[in-house]
Amino acid sequence: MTSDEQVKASHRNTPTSEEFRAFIASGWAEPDAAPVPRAEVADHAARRRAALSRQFPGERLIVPAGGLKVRSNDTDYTFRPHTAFAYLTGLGAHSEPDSVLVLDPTSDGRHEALLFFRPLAPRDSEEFFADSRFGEFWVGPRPTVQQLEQQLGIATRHIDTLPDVLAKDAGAVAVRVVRAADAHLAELVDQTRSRAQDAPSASAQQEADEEFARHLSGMRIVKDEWETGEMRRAIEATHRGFDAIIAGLPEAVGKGRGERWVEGLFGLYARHDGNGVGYESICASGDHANTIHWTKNTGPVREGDLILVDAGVEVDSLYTADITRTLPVTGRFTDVQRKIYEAVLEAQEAGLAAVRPGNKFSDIHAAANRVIAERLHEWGLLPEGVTLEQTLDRERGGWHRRWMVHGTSHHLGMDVHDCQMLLRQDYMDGELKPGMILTVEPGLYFKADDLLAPAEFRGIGVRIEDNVLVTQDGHENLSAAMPRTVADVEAWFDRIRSGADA
Ligand SMILES: [Mn+2]
Repeated sequence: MTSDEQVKASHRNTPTSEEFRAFIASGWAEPDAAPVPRAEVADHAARRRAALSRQFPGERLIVPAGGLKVRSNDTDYTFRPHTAFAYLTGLGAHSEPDSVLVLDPTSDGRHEALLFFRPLAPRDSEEFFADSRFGEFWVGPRPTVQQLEQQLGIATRHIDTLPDVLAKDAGAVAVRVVRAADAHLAELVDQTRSRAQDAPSASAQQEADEEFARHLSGMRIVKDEWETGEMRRAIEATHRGFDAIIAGLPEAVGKGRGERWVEGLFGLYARHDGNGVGYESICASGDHANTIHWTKNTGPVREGDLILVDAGVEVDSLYTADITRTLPVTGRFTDVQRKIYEAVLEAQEAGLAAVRPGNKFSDIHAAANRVIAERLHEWGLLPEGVTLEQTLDRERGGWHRRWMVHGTSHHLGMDVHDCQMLLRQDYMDGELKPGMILTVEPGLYFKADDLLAPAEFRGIGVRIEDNVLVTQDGHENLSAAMPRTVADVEAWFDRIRSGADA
């Protein structure tokens, strides 16, 4: 219904006779009628929908999965549902494009959840054999309405009946839609809303939608035990991907364009173990590490370089890890690499120590940043006469930020930058609570052409990033099993290269 239009080639229109249609529809075994077991996540998703329902009584809430985006002509990008849809249905990577979750208000002040999707077409349909985008012959089977209902415990309807529900008592019921998930559907909702008597202004409606999106984004900020379990699985898979990178570095050096080799190795593990990468992997060797989001990965990996790898596996439920390790390609740090690496590690330790309930989110950055500023001051890199306190002054200082321009932390979950829509008061200035999961990832970046950096620092960039759960009395580093200290990283290389970990 709302996927992009594809450009179909007219030269592929094959006429089909009645005889052929009857023939291709016949001679197939009866489909498996066994009931589908209820998914483990179904109860969690029901609880999430109930929490959402309480916040918006009497309103119709529309949460689209989003549609397919055309890559070129009649081929699409890999589909990923909008996170709000995946969170509220529990469908994750198995969501179907163009699905829509509607929370329809009921007379008792609650909501009935209705899931609209395109069910498996019967075998006497043209779709079955002729539709290269949705047909079973082309992309495989989808569940039936009954199967999806059994799996999720949500009343499920054919996608074709969605417009009726959207138009139902227009005007009498306030409607909100997740605009970013599906622009076509948002437009349809806008038209329906504007036709209603005494309709609020378009801007008032869009503001209501924005508040809805913000709520959906923020309601995921505290993770329950099931979600934390998914995060642990994502991190374990990411660890295995990094093991494979270490084992593969000699080959990456030898083949040339080694950053791509490293990206491919991690991607192999991500696709094999999980749904894929949670974001484009950053595989940045040598001076490329000083480009914070280096995802081109076109460069060589050289003996003697550090390679910064920032990558995470996303599991089928769509929870993703986000880990950075900066690794010496040979397995041994040089003295100057070690000096910079240990400053970043010390900053990370300070950031980690600030992760505890009652602290503000921004306290993590403040703690890590102070160590970064201290080292740069001590090394004589700040302008002549600038004191530590002056550079740390938020309004008038900031010289140290030349060598670390990014923040230290972000929330992490189904979106790599999770809960992104929250306002400053609830994010940066928000209090840390048990169950939150976030990153701690300071860095130091000395570009090859940075004339203010000591010559021996130039071309070295370091970031260390872990994924941390806020607990009742502090934190748990969920990625603690991945070595971080200089000695532990070097031992990691020794272990893998001696075959002990392979
Ligand atoms: Mn990150």
